[in-house]
Amino acid sequence: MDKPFVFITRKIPNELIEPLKAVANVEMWDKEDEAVPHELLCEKAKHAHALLTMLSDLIDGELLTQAPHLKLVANLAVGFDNIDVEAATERGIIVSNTPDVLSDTTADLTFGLLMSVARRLVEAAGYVKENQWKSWSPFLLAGRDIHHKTLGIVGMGKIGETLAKRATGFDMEILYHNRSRNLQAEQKLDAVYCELNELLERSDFIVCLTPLTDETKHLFNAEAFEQMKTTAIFINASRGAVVDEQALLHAVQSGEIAGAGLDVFDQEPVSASHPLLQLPNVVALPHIGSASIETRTEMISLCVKNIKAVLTNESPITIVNKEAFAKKS
Ligand code: 8YV
Repeated sequence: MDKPFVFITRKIPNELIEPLKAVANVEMWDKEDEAVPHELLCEKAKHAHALLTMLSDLIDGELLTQAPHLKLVANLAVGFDNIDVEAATERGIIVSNTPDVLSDTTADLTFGLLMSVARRLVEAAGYVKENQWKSWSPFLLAGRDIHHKTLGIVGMGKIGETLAKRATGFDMEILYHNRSRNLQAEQKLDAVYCELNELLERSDFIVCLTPLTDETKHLFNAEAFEQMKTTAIFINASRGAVVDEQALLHAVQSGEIAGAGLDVFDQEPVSASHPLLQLPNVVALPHIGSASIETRTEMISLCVKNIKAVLTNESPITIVNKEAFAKKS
């Protein structure tokens, strides 16, 4: 009998997919930095038993209904807003993600982004490299303190908790808002639950880590920015669409808030001509929250283990839709 077919939507190092080759015929899109066109992905899905996908791949109902052999979509991300999970579940297709392994790395980057905006690190580095440093003055590139300030985390999951842990080292007061209370964060990190309005009003740094859902789309809108302090710094390391970018632009431009750090955008890749990118108090990154060599390697290994498990009728390690797995077994 032919081995099952696995399609991988980005070029990843061969040695990482080696364990799959014993159980499957593996084909990989050969471009490292370019997404597979949707039509081609649909074509591949028609024959595939498993897909290893990236956030930029749209796994919609149309693709899933034309994939009669498909058992698993293994997404290389903790988020899965690129996948129609409901349609997958209906068809008994398992969706897996990569939680936990990326929490530390993403929290590190998020705290770094916060620090870059507060202490004006990107501006200051440019100042030196562009040979503008001619003299010294007491308030030259003076930023804002981080220590002993109030951090408001919106979305207190694993990454939020890990970020809060870093913040305790800076003697920060930690507020959080979440769909449900996170007692672990309250007990271990002294994080205080509050309603969103209160968090927005009291925080010096507001960090968005909440997943993108119908409920969180444009959660950070004009009204939300109006409630923040004029000295507040807003950081987004979850999904661009959780923020109304026009409202954020207005808030930063008008001085309603002091600055922003963005690892994610509504449209990715974001264009260099995006108005937010023209502002000196906005630091923009190309969605690199989990991008360390160690973590990306672990994320890929986890996807490979999940695929191998499903193809050999075992339980995957990280399932998004347990109902689909129950249907299969
Ligand atoms: C992705 C992310 O892993 O995990 C997520 O949800 O946003 C990132 O860490 C990255 O964009 C690759 O898909």
